[in-house]
Amino acid sequence: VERAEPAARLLFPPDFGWGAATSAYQIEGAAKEDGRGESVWDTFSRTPGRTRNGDTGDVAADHYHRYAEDLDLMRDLGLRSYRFSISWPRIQPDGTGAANQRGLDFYRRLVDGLHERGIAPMATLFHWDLPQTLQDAGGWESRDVAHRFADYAATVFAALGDRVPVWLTINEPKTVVQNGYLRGHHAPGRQDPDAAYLVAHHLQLAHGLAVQSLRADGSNGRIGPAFNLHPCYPADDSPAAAEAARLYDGYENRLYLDSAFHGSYPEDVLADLGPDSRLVRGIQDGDLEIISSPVDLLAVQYYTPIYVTGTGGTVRRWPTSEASWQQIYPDGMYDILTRVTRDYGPVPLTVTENGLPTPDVLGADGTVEDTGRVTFLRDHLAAAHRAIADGVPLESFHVWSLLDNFEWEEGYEQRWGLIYVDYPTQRRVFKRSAHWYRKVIADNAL
Ligand code: GBH
Repeated sequence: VERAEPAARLLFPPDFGWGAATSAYQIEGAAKEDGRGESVWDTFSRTPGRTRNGDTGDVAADHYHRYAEDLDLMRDLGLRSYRFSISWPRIQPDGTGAANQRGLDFYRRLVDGLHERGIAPMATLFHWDLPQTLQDAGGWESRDVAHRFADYAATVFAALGDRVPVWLTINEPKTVVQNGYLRGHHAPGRQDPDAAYLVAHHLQLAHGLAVQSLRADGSNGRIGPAFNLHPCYPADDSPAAAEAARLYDGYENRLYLDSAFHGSYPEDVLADLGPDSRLVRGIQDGDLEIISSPVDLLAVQYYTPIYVTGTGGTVRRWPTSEASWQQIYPDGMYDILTRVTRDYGPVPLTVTENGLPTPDVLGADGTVEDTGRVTFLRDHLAAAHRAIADGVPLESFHVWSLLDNFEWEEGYEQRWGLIYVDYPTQRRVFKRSAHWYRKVIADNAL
């Protein structure tokens, strides 16, 4: 019997880094084990009313205990690259001082387990779990925290620098700025625009200082920032919408990209913030040289476009996922990858997050039919493939996420994983998308 095959397969480059991503607080659990200190997310999630159903990361996907099983699942999936984050309060429980050896040992076991299975580790130094002690000392509003971060980074490089080929500094500084300090629905739950942009500066400074820490360490890993980028399109053909979309792009994208890659903050954003803003007043001589320390790669996280009206508001143009903020628009992946290459390249790129939540249920037959995720990933990967064909130096692609996990203020209700987690039993089940992704990886093609 003949089966119809798609007319043309989309072949990826040899050695393409097929991957999946997670972060420490979202999967590890074991919140009180092996000397781990508390982070701002422990505080925030334990504060009544902050997360859906009062969920916390205390247990999460119990990855801290089940990492060996999870490593085997990654091998079964065929992953070539695994992006995870290191929990600062496991390494320095109070955010400073001597390393907690048991914390380092966990990541050493994890990294060694990846190598044993032929999977390249990609480690993020900071995915939002700031040690609470440092928050009590001012958090990211305090310039000193950027220096504490550089020390923490140096500690991690000294322990793991010989076995981690790619480092990412700070996951999505923008999300800390916007969700943590503007809208307040992430830790530390502030709503203070003037503080928010000073925080942006200190996060960028911390990034640059950590890059310098790696160079000083002398280990030969590569390093770069991880930005969630939003293509910002005018909602209509009016000049006002074009202008508003441009400023929106400044706040969403150029604030981070220009400072890291061009050594300057965008003029339109600085003018909009005004000369008395804490960001402008917080810039010291030499800061932008530090922030723009040469990097080896740029990590892009793409989830959604933004459509901006003439008055600076936003509208929806495409269907949303289970996450109300996410419009499904695969061409945005092509647009953002080609744009960063044009404006900030040439620089090797990795996609470190792309995915969506789906309303998954574990069927009586033991299957999870997340067909929406298959369609989403296929379409976004096809857009990435088109960017590669047009010359974008994309090395790897990581699905968010490997496992269902603690989705921050949304708790455990949103399921973003390729692998279903049955939380009461912690059983893992490959969703349909995981089976599909395994085949894509094996074929190196869509
Ligand atoms: C990533 O953030 C994170 O790195 C990852 O930890 C997370 O699990 C994953 O995506 C899925 O969300 O319009 O006010 O409701 C994505 C960051 C989250 C930033 C949602 C914008 C919407 C804020 N985005 N947020 S709002």
